Amino acid sequence: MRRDGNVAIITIDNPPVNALKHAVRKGIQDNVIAARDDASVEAIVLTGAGRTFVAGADITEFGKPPQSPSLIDVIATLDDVKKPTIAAVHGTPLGGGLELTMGCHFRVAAAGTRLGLPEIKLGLIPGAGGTQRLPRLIGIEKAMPMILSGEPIPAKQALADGLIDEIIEGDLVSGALAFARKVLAEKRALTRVKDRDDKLKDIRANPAKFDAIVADNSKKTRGLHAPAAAIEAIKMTLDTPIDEAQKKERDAFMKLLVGDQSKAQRHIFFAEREANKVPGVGKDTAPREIKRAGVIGAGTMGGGIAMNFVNVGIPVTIIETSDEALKKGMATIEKNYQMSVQRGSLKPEDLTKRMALFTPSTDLGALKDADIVIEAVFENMPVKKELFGKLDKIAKPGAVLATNTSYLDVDEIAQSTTRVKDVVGMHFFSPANVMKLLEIVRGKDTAPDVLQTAMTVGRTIKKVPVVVGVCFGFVGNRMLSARSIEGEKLLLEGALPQDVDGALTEFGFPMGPFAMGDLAGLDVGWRSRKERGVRNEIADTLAEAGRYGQKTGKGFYLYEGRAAKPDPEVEKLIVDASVRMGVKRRAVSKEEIIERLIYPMVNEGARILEEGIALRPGDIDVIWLYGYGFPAWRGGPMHWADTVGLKKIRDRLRELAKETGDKRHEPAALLNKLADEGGTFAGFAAAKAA
Ligand code: 3H9
Repeated sequence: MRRDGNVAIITIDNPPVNALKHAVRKGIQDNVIAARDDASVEAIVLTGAGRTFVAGADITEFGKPPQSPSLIDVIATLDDVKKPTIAAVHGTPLGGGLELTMGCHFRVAAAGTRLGLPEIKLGLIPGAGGTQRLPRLIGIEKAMPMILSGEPIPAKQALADGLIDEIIEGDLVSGALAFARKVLAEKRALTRVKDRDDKLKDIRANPAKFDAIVADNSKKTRGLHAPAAAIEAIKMTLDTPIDEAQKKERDAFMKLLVGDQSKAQRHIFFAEREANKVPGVGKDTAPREIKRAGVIGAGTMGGGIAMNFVNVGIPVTIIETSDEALKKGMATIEKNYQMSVQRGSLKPEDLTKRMALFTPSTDLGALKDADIVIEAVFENMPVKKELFGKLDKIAKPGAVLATNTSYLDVDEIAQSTTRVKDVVGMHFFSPANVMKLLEIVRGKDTAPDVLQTAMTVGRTIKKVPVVVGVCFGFVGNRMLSARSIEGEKLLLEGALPQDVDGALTEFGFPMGPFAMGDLAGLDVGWRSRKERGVRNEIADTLAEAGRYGQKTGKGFYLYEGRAAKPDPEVEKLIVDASVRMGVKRRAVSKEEIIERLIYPMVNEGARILEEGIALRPGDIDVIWLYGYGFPAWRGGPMHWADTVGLKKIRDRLRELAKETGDKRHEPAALLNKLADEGGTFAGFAAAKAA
């Protein structure tokens, strides 16, 4: 705390994000009391040092015994100060950080500040009055989407909504001091946020409006506990005195905190950040500068990859083999942007700007100025090797040469160049302009700064990069393949596509494997299997009948637009296949479907860890969340396995191996070891990190 004349300035300084750990809470409390009791202090400014005001409660303290003062105590102390209290915020005042500001009479923010209550993303609700004070400040209509989405709002919107009182251009603390003096000079009324109810009157008089707001905002909350708790808490602003409501809010918060969903979501929060830490690639490994990118292939994949760069203002040279293919690719890209304009997410003038950043060409030589080239041609080793050989002669020295292969050996591809150190895998997921996951494949010779560049580029283009090693299918697709094999077997044994997909959507996936196959196109897997001499009896029979999925209106399902309907023809085809393959059909339960689909994935994940293909179980979880829609509230396959119990999973896999004679079900050595020890993948990760 320091003084500027009659104003006390309390600065919270706990890098990196000023999280409210115990010492911070106590520091705020003690200093607020000192300023409150000091007669020469006429106003108090509360601000944060470093890159941001308080970004929330300290998540690492969750689950440990609570220590007083709690954040609620601190806010209660602020609430009772009879001189103006002003929160002066910048960066990302989030969660408990925003709740703290709402204990002040006034809030001012630096331009560029983003304010929010992101607790829902951690499977929680605000636990220090946020569900009670935010609606009092901005009304339920605006507060509900903020709390249910967890998305922060920019300062300008916060000002318009009444969450803050002023935006400060220039030095924040000077601006806050000027604001404090203005408040004192004008003798402004000091209304506590908890005592305000002007923004609640309307809905209190028409409670039916509340249900309408709920209906508008709770579309994506299937299976989740926190959104329902948040809605219930917000509803208390209508009829429950705030002190009582805060107690109930706190109880609901604590209940969620010890629940499996929040544990899983917190695991993901830390796993995502952990995934950025790669051995041999330190903070001192500078990434190479990327000013221009090149993408080879203007098909669905190449086009999507190129859009990512253009979306963040990086010009892209995009290569195709013929003018016709190039034109078609560019037209698809333009159509995608036009759709964004129609949806209102892109300004028409930005469409023109973005299209101007593409340099389409049929000449590989046009890549000579690219700082990074990403190859996205079809999956064929000789083709890729020839291409990298040519690229070696064209690309400028120091350019990063990346392959978007989803299965092939990155080291073998690298060998066709004279610069193996510059070669890396960058495996995007379809649709590449939408899906967040980016597997960065580290070849045996990939230079640390090339890996760093790939990761930095990944973050720049708003992906979640995860480093993996070289093996067939890397992490995501290798595990997916274990699931696909079982899916096909379940159909032969007695389940129908809708049974399998239904069990998985109930589990929390946005769609099941067969609906996903229809979306991606059944011809894709069929072609790739033919190349490898593998056959999936049912999927391939469908593809041979021209049923490629959504694009042909028929696949595992019948389509009317995007709506899928079970198809009796498919059922017959499946039953015939069972007969042909000599498999006696039987009833398959939902529980069995989950075990059969996900346990083998966990087993494969354990092998992947043994082989060092993934660095940590958390990396696998992040991959499955962002690449395949594994429900965040289950924490990814490896975290989920820990919650099921590794012994249970191992024992069931053993049974399966015996029943089916399928060696793939033999438990991985790591799984066996952990199951015998009563261990977990989390424990394995912690031991490895130590
Ligand atoms: C809450 O507030 C509950 C209350 O309602 C009720 C209480 C009673 N705690 O993301 P970054 C670490 S719930 C502890 O890489 P960025 C993070 O792990 C909380 N640590 O930086 C990382 O560590 P490391 C509500 C935290 O600039 C480092 O800080 N708040 C916390 O890309 C840098 O983080 C939230 O959910 C934390 N709260 O993004 C906000 N936050 O370097 C969560 C960060 O060792 N945080 N760390 O890997 C975020 O969204 C982002 O971190 C933020 C910065 C936007 C702030």
